[in-house]
Amino acid sequence: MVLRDGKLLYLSTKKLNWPSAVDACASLGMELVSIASFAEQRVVAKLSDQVGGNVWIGGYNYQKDRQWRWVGNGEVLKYKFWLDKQPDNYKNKQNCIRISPIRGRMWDDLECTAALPYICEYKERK
Ligand SMILES: [Ca+2]
Repeated sequence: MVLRDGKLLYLSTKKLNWPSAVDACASLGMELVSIASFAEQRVVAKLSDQVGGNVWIGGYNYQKDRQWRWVGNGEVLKYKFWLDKQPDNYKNKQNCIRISPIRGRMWDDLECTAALPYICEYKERK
């Protein structure tokens, strides 16, 4: 599946925790997916439908400044597609972003140790 800006996406149905998903994407020469527009959100959401949502994407905030960033380029998120009442940082333990299993496939923060399928992206470097 290819996005308009040349990103190639790969859905892995293997369930890994978030840091392991980051490593697994890297081992493919890819990155855990980032989402930079509503168009990209729609494509990633649709891809995640194949496993009922509930997949890791590349957002995290466990570093000192607690800002939500993309793991690929370290940039602070410009667009956020949170589910209603998220992020809630439940039990003060939720520092990684998943696509929610709830219809609509918006985002939820979740414990990074949870094992979920994940979506990698390949970006051509200019
Ligand atoms: Ca949450």
